[in-house]
Amino acid sequence: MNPFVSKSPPQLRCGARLLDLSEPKVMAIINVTPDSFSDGGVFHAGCVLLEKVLRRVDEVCQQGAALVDIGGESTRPGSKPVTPEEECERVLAVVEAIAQRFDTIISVDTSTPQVMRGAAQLGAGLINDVRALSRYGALDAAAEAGLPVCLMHMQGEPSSMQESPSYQNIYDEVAAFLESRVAACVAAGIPQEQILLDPGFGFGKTVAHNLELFRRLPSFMEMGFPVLVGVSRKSMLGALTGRAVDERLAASVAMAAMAVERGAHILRVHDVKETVDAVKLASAVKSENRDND
Ligand code: PT1
Repeated sequence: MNPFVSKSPPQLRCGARLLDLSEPKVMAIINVTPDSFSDGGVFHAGCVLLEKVLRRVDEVCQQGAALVDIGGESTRPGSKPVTPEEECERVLAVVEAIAQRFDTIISVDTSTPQVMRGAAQLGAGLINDVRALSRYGALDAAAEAGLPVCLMHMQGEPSSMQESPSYQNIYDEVAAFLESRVAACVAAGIPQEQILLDPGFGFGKTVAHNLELFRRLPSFMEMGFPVLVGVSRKSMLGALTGRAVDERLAASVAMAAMAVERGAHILRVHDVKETVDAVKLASAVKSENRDND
């Protein structure tokens, strides 16, 4: 039924570029929220931000990232929503500037139809939506953009999702949700071959929920779509190691390697250089039938 189940290798058409997922790829996190690249109040000065963002994009491309994920809405636990206007203002000029200067695939981390449309016109190659295209107009915007879409599971909304996450059966519920969003995408005219799935680590989940989902990554692979995993520096790693957010490099890299071992196709990470090495190793160990000499 699905091209990824038995056929290989999966390839996504990301606008003008192809993304070959026969080897796992690293997606670099580029936040364009006021707290990330501005040093306080200079965010709206525009060029200050843009210059810093472009320098970071250059760095992660050289470090081996295959995609950059541009996000103008923080979706960390407790974060507040932004208006579509504010999000467009943060994201679109950045997408345009990256598309003009770099040979990389630009993913837009957004739930907002206006951002999806604008970014697609300016050269974005993938839509990454933590709300799985559930906002009014998002399915149509993504279908018209003609780009691959990453559908993620979240329970609740970022502002309150960690208050009391609750499931009867975490894997069954997340898988059923993703299946239902795949069906909605297909009904809206998005080809199955352009869909990726993401269990949504840290989005309305306890540490135990996150661990159970991570153990079940091979089951997600069996759904027949490429799978994206985002655990980089997240609080579950803090809970398991006792380390602050800026000390979670080793934990993040270890999880990336384990995700690849379990079949993940894309790793969404902050620490590109280190993760690229880990992915190469995990991938080499997996591919016993290939020549690694
Ligand atoms: C993700 C993801 C994302 N994560 C996709 N997009 C974030 N597809 C943003 C914490 O517990 O996993 N997949 N876009 C960032 N969100 C979080 C969530 C950041 C939880 C931190 C935490 O610390």
